[in-house]
Parts: sequence; structure tokens; C-alpha cells
Amino acid sequence: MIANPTIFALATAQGRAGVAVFRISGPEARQVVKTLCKPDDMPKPREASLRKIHNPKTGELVDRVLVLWFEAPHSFTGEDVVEIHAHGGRAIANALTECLKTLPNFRMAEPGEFTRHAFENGKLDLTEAEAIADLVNAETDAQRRQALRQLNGALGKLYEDWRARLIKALAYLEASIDFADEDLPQDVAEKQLSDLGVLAADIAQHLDDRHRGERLRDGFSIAILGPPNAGKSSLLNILAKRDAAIVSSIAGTTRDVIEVHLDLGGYPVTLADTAGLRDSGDAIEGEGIRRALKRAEQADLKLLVFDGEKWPALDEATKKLAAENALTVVNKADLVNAKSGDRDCLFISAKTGEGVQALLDRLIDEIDLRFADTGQPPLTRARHRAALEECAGHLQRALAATESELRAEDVRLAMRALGRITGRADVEDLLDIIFRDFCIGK
Ligand SMILES: Nc1nc2c(ncn2[C@@H]2O[C@H](COP(=O)(O)OP(=O)(O)OP(=O)(O)O)[C@@H](O)[C@H]2O)c(=O)[nH]1
Ligand SMILES: [Mg+2]
Repeated sequence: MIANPTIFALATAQGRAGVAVFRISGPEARQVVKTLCKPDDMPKPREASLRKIHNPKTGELVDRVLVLWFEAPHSFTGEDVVEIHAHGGRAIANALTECLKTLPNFRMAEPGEFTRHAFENGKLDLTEAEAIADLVNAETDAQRRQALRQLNGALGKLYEDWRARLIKALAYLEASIDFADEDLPQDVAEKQLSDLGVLAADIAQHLDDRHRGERLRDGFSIAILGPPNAGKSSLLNILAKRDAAIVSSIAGTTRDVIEVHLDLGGYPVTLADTAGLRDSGDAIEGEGIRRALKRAEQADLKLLVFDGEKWPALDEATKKLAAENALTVVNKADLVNAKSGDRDCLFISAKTGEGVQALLDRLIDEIDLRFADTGQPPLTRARHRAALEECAGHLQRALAATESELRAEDVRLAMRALGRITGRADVEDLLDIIFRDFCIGK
């Protein structure tokens, strides 16, 4: 029988760096120390130990490294793990890779394979595994916090708690079917029905979160819209602190949607500049305007920028876009004498910078409001949402069912849908629960 391979990979980014970390996981991991290192005794678990690594074929010294040893199951993957902290650099990484390849039953890890082993060995559930990817990809503080919360198991625990409630309801249901003649408590049926109703409401509330968690992963989108020449591109540039879009006094300068990515108060934001809105005979400008309106529809927040030179007249085409998720901004405040702004109408000047900080503060307020912490960890992925929607559907059917057998089947399906989120769809210790709670036939 061929033993499980031992996998290895460079865990830090390629290239020049102070330190590069190799991670090795599997049944033969200790061979790294035994075969490649001098001295070759196993270090104490979790204690850094200074070693020399020699190429086993040529005997040449490769690098002086720190070695860490994690004995199974007390490691990230749950297997024996060795970490080599070498000097960072391509030649060292290549030479170490060559050394590791010489060891029998060693192979390079596939992307995500360490985390996969951790999942398979019960070290993580799927939501925690996904959180690792999110944490590594996080670009802002809010994204980092959300990923860390999920990695700490907040989301997995919520779904597992719900699944436990379903298992319990199912246990009661099965009991009332299987032991119909026995002496079961009277209110069992009503109790589990009302529990299922409460759970259905909890799940519905969790689903109705305006995609807060998913949006935080993907970024909050703001579209700048307004008439030609209002200074939309100038505003994008001042917010982005660079000349991302062309600015000119010719109306109709911007045609395509121009995006910049910003970190506003720790939130990831995609800010889009668009073509000025007007009736245009120019086919290309017309297409630009069509794209602007499409972006307006998709945006989480619209910044309606009006031209201060025309104040107090406001452009009609732009006014049509005013709705719940829109902020009104009058630009070129440096040219306006009688400013009469309020909380819903901000005067700014993209030229002098007047009012820009107030606008930024307001944007952060608006975003804060939309991401407001409800205490419960938010849904973060479409995969979770799809499974929860399926679960909610089965629950509704279970609640409406008139036959106990059919109700039990729908509860079972709801439970499976939830189990797919964390990957723990297996154990159904129904009888355990039945006997513990009911003591039937004692
Ligand atoms: N005085 C003054 N001029 C401004 C201000 N903001 C922009 N401008 C000028 O207004 C003109 C138009 O600016 P843009 O930023 O290109 O306007 P836009 O809304 O992007 O225009 P389109 O792309 O054609 O729709 C340029 O000449 C800018 O220099 C401002 O706050 N004050
Ligand atoms: Mg422009």
C-alpha cells in the first residue's frame, strides 16, 4: 500500500524577502529534519531550532534555517508538520524545493491543499476554510475583521446551532412516528412545530441582510452621475488622490465608466466616474450615457453631482436618479455665492477642495449605516445563501405539512442543506437524542 504523500510548499510569497517559510505536512514530515538537517534530532514541538540544511545528493550547504516541528494532531493540518524558516530569495527557495523533492513520498502541494487536509482532519469547517482565503485576500480593515470573525468559527457555529435545532426537531418527529403508541409527552408535536417556526424566522432574518457580508467581501459600489461638465471626473480624481480620469472644459469628455478602488473608513469601495447625462446625437457618447445609467442601477450609492455654475437650477436628467440611495452634491462651490446646502445637499469644490472632507465623512457614515453590525455574523458567500434559501424552502414545506412522515422528510432535507455550508453533513445521532431526552422504554 502506498502511504499518503507528504506535501510541501513555499507558504510565503515568491521573491526577495527577509524570510521565506516552507510548510511540510504528512506522515513523513519528520524526514525533513532526519535527512536534510544538521543536527538531525527532532526539535521540541513548537520550539524554534537553528539548523543547517544540506542537499542530500551533493552534501552542499543550502541555508541556515529555523525549524519548527508540530506533531500530529497538534498542527494546522492535523498531520505531522514541519516549518522551515529560510532566508527569502528565489535561489534559496529553488534549492530547498530540490532538496524536498528528493525525499521519498514527498510532492509539491496543490493550491489550498493544506487547508483541505485541515478540513478533512476536522481542524476546520468549510466556513473557516473559506475565511482563510478571505483573510489572505482582505484589503481593508473591515474585510479583515469579517474574515477573522468567520475564521474564529462565528458563522460555522451559528449554522451548526441551527442544524442542531433541526436535528432535535427531527428526533422528536421520528420518535412520535416510531413510538406512536408509547407514553410520549403530550405537547411534543406542538413544541417542535413552534421551534421550527422560530428557526424559519431566524433564517429569514439572516437572509434579509441586504447582502451586507457579501458586499463587504466584494466591495461597496458608488457611482458618480450628473450633467456634462459638472466636475464628476474632477471629483473622482480628488477622492482618488490621482489623475485617474481626463478633465476638460469640453462637455462630454468622459465616455467610458472609469473605476478607482478606495479604502473609505476601512471599507473597500469601488468609485465609478461616468459620462455626463444629456441628449446626445453622438453614437459613442450615447453608449457612454447608456453605460452610466446602467451603473447607476447597479450602484449601492449614487453621488449626483450638479454644476454649481447653474445653481440653483438643477439638471433634470440627473434629478430623475434621485432616490433612496442617492446623495446630492453641488460642485464648483467656489463659484457659488448663495450656498444653501443641508444634510441632503452638500456643496463642494473639486478645484479648491472645499467641502470634500465633509463629503468623505458623509460617505463613510452612509457606508457604516449599511454595514451596521447586527450582532450576528453576516452571510458572506453566495454559496451559503443558496444553501440557506434551500433550507428555508424545506422548512416552509415542513411547517405546512400535514403528515408527520412528510414533515420529517422535509426537516431532514433542510438539515442536509445547512450541513453543506459547514461540510458537516454526516452525524445524525438521532437515537442518542431520543434516548437522552425521552428515556423511552426505560
Ligand atoms: N471653478 C471650478 N471649476 C471646476 C470645478 N470642478 C471642475 N471644474 C472644471 O469644470 C470643467 C469640467 O470638469 P470635469 O471634471 O471634466 O467635468 P465632468 O463632469 O467630468 O464632465 P464630462 O466628463 O464632460 O461629463 C473643467 O474645466 C474643470 O476644471 C470646481 O470645483 N470649481
Ligand atoms: Mg468627466
